[in-house]
Amino acid sequence: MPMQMGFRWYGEGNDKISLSHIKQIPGVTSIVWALHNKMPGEVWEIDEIAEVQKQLEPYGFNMDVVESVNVHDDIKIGLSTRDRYIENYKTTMRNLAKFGVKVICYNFMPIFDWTRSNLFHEVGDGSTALFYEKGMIQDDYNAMAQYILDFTEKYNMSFPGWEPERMAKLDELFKAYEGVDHEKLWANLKYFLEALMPTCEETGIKMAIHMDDPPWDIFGLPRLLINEENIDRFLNMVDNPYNCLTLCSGSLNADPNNNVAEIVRKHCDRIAFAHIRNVKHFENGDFSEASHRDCDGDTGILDILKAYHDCGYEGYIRPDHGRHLWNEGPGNVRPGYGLYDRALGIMYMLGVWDMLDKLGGK
Ligand SMILES: [Mn+2]
Repeated sequence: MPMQMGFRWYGEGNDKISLSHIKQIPGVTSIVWALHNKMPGEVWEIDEIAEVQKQLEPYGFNMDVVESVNVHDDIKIGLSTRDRYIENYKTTMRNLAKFGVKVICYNFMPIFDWTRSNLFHEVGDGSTALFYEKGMIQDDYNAMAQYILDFTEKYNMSFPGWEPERMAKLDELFKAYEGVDHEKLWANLKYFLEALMPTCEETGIKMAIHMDDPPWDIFGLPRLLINEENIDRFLNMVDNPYNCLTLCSGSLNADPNNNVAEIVRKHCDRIAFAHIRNVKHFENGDFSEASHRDCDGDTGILDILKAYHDCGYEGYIRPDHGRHLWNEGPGNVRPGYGLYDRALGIMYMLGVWDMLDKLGGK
């Protein structure tokens, strides 16, 4: 079985891209989906999941990969209420398993999900891309949150991990995380995963943690999935084949010291889901997202794809963020999740993969 190509879709009425358009991209078999109206900690009910299945079925897409079932803050903080939310998580897993879900992508970043300072930075060829200006993301978390919230409000769009309900309580959240240092966060992650492993074994679902984006502490909050050493620690900490990675090349390579291809070769059997994205670095630590073509960024897309191919990767893969092209812009596209550049990215990846197959005689 070859690797399986996916495309992230935000759901009917929540994504301007239609399933019929996605169907026209060669090679896509999986829709990477989620119930985006759910708050972290809520149970995903069977009838709600069935609704999505009904939408995907006519197109022949499977719903094998969910991104994301978000983890409640109480679990990350390690409050006594976490057990209740872990039970909810298990119920969600059992409900998802009834629909054939194989992989849950999640993250364990405190308070903030992915973080950027500009969602529509001019790349220079007329397209725009997500951009991270290091100098802008320093101390003032409220200013950063406000930038994202203004955007979501103006364009009536909410981002997973940036729910306005949570962002409204930022000061409170920061207070709750006081005392949660790296070691506490590691311990809380271990507690969460050890509690879930029996449910993984029962349902066959792999838990695939997404890399932290960007891969360093921000606003004094600890981040764990940031480099090879910590990935080793994570996999050893709960050494179970169901404890897996969503290896996001763009997230990891925002730190140019991370050699993603090397991590692929080392941990191929524990990667359940691959995100492929290219990043261009600037000397001052800023970075811009770039097209998937190897030479357009510094991430080493060809080396990474070769590493997956060499190890016989049979998991799920998707283009991660793309640039915004051909009149995609604020108001008509989800930042990073337009149609065109991700479709181009898929064709690039499939082109490389097909050629590797041919050269390898497969
Ligand atoms: Mn990613």
